[in-house]
Amino acid sequence: MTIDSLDPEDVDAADILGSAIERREDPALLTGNAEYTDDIQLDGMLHMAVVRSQYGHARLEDIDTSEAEAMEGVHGVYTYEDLTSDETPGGGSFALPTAWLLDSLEQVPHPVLASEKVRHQGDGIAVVVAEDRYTARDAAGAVDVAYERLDAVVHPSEAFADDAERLHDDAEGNVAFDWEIGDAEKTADAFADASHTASIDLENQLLIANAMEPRAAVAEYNPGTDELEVAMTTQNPHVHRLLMAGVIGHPEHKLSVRAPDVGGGFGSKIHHYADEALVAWCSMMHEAPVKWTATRSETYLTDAPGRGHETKAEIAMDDDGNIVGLRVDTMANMGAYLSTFAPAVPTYLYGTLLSGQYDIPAIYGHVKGAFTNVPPVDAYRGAGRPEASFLVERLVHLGAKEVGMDPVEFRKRNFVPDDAFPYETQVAVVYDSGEYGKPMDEALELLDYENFREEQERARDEGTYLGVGFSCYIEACGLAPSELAGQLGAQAGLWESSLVRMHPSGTVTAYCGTSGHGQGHGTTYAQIVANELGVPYDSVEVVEGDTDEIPQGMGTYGSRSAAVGGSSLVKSAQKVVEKGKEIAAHQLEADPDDIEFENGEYSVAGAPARSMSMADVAGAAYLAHDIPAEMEPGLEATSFYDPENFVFPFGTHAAIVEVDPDSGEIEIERYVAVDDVGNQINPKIVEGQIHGGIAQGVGQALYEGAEYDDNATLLTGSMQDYAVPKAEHIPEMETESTVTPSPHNPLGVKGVGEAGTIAAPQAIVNAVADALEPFGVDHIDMPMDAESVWSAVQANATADGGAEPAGDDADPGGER
Ligand code: MCN
Repeated sequence: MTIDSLDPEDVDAADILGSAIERREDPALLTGNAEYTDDIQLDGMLHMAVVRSQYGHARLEDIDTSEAEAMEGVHGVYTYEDLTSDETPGGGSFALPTAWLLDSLEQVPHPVLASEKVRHQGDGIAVVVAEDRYTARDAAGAVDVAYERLDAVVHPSEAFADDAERLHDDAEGNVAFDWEIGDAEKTADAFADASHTASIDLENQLLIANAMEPRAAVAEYNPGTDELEVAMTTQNPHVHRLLMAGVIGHPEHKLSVRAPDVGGGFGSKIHHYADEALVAWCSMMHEAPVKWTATRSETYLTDAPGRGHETKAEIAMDDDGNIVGLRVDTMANMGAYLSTFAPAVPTYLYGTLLSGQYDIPAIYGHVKGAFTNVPPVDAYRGAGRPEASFLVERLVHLGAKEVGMDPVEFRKRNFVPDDAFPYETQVAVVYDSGEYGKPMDEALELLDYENFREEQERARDEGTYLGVGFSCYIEACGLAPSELAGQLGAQAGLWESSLVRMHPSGTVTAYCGTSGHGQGHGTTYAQIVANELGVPYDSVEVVEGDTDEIPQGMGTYGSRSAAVGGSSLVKSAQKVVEKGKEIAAHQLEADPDDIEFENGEYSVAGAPARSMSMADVAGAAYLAHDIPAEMEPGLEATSFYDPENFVFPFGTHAAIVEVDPDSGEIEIERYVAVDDVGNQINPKIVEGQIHGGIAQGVGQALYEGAEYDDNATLLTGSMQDYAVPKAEHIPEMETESTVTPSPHNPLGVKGVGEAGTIAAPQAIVNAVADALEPFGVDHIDMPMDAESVWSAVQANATADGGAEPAGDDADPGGER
């Protein structure tokens, strides 16, 4: 079903929440009126360029900056020595912090510029500040760096090899951490008693985010006030302000961070990178505005990639097809240093979802993080959850096959039952609400599943290989509460803050500490606030992404904005309504307990004619001529909302593919997605988020992957080489939804921003495995390009070299 956008004028005020209002942010974005960081031009602005390591792993023997310094238009060239010298401003740590700790974590230093060693291609070595960006880049090219090359490692399994070159002196064996979840003994017993087991050995490849807008920053230091303003591509300005204050040694209250329009992030703009901090420092150093914008090549070399798992896992079943155990052993690529939230991704965001949608009595997960010579790995859309969901759904596919059951029947047999919620898994989380059969049934109906199976048989007889794959995914978002996050290692609270301000004329500005960058918060937050206050939708303005405007905030990632930011806005708006009630009671000469509030009107119970509108109350609050004694004038409220639990969206995605075993080509014939993200604030935006997410999931399944050679040199460093799917590669998506509200927030919402990306890859891989079942192909690592599919088919080739279906009764007939 495709949802039509609605003009807000055509929607009744009472229906504003839950309606598919058109996105109010689009006109500016589509007509060239957006303001991106690189659009900012300031008088006297200088430009920064970064000298980056050519090599994946090397010792720095010498950095000669003399030629660059002598170039016309160059204002300065700085190395780590310069940053930390007594003669330069700052006094910061000049090292990037890790904001998520684990007991076994080896916290290695991550200097903003390398001083002794470079540990990945693109590692910063020096910065140049010059009149214009071209001079800056030319001068960066003139910095002469002498390297002593060292052996490099790309994959965790290489990093852990006995003879691997060590990246950090303190990280023995290149081990970043060693972490486990669940019950090893109970799971071993479950496997010992099981009637059937199935296993998998897979790689979940490294991906690069490819946000449309590269990272950029403009910093402006005012020597008169000592204030430093940074505009940058960020998903979480307040977090960047806090971290940057420590890195460059500038007080937090004299530092402001603002996100202008941001052209996508997908996680890659959460993390605190060196470059933005260096821009800020250079601005202080030169007492002038300084800009840096990454080239596309720089984003490939330095944006944190995501995923990067090597995993062995197994599933155990009893005779009736009940899953009795699941065991996982993963090596996770952490890259050269620990990025901001990196340790959380392959541990708590991954291990806690290993139960999937299933009631599994024994689970054990073991994860070992590896330092390697790729850029620091961190969250990329889904972050840990796609890896978990992929693994569980691949195992479930294989488990069903092992016990000889239809994959749908097997899943349904093992779903957490509807009456078991809240459901405590064996891996430390409590699912809030769920009805897992509903999206599955809806998907089966859309697919016309029974008929498809018959068609599949007929097609096989004719030598056409169709397959259907399911993905019954679960996701955790709105990580919470802060106390729990702290126990798990977060070095930050995970609340969200907002301010709802009524203006004297009755219009409203809603400020939220999240920082949207494509998700349509301007629209959905206005819907939430208009609904709570009963004011017209168009009278609500939404402000995000600026530490000077919004008291505090944690930002946008982990599909938290609706569940946590939205709930914070509800809380602030309700405080405004409550204060308004006292003003109305005072003016209407009634007891506050007798005042009713509905659709923006305060009225006296039983005497509806005695009423005041929200706008009248706002006017009275600021006029302050006649408000209750002791009451402060004004009508606004701030909240810090700390959720009581995560929210757990879920759904069933299914793909039908045709695979040509001779060429290895895969065609996605149909893609069906039925998602349950709780109550929907705006179904059109939900649909858009699902679409975008699926596109990225299709990218992972079929096209994308960061490839490095043995020296850790990136081979896929441009859009020519890194295959981001184009529109023609994305299937027609048939989307539907079910609604199971979350009991854990006042809106009953669950997150949607990552659902499609989490769900899609395994639907497609399962479908390909289903299509190639006659050839005995159980698994193909992603991206499943034509060569890997063809090779998998050939691996089962018969002695005469021709690939034929395996098994006695699977003769394809026909021609292939
Ligand atoms: N929403 C809704 N009803 C719900 C849930 C959400 O109407 N039940 C709306 C929200 O109000 C919001 C949007 O859907 O307008 C997404 O909400 P949410 O799921 O809370 O996710 P966030 O806003 O926190 O966005 C983060 C999420 C993540 S983690 C990645 S990665 C991602 C994504 O959003 N990156 C994106 N979507 C993206 N979309 C764009 N265009 N660009 C990115 O970089």
